[in-house]
Amino acid sequence: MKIVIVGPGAMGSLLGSFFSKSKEEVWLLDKNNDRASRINAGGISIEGVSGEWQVKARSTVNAKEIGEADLVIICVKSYDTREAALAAKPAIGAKTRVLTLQNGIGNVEVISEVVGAEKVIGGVTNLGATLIEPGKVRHAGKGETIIGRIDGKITAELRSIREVFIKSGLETRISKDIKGALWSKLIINAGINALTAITRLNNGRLVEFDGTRKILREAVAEATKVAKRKRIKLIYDDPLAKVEAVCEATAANVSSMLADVLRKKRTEIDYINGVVVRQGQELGIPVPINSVLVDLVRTIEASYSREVKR
Ligand code: KPL
Repeated sequence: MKIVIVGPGAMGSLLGSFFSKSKEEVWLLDKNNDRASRINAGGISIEGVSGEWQVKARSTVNAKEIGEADLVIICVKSYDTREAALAAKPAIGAKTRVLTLQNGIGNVEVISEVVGAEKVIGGVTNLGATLIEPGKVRHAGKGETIIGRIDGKITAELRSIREVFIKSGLETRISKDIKGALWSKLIINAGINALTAITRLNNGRLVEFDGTRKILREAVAEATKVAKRKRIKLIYDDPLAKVEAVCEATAANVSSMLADVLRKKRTEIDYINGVVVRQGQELGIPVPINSVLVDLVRTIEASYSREVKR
């Protein structure tokens, strides 16, 4: 299968490496020329739970070089989704499918606007990946990937994508209710990401302190209320128990939002807790804790240059 990964960050590079190792034709589509050249020259090195290994990689900033792909996987930050889908367009033909494996809610809709809903597949992954430097990734955790179409149809293309993931060593299943899976992941991210970014703690620490435990509980309860009112069917029964279990299972992780804050980068707050706030307000559901989390993370983002230095 000819696979284009848009966004060679931690997750994009990890996925590309697994597909390359399994002899799929992999292209990385980047917007950064230097990084693309570096990856072309040095390949991608992986360390962590799958051991230490390396693959060669083909990276470009120009999708016209690639030709028509079978699968495009969007792995960029949610605020870059439209730009990523537009950049990949020259590689998207009538038979190409475009899969999003990003955090947050709203990516399926944005990609659908650019390439047409018929081509889009939603997805969530519990794989853990941390970028050490461009082309160097720590595979921090194994985990299931769930893919599915918004219309719930299980098509031949969807099945062959799942087969390629499984053949490459990535545990994957198809869901007829990908919206439920996306909201289930959103609730986990809403409970963990902003709190870790504000406190600068690893995921596991959030359940060790009374203060963070209490805020996590409230943030999850609000997000769950919004999901329930929207009649979203979550893939777990007890959201709080699930989020706390993810904290324990990923205890040593630096969440993606904390990683952004540590690098003084824009975060995905608007696509995570921001979604809970906007949809809660539309539905008349009080969301004070998520609002405070959004305001604090936005303040952190806006004030990187004004931090007090000791
Ligand atoms: O998805 C994650 C993230 O960091 O974005 C979690 C599940 C919180 C793991 O770190």
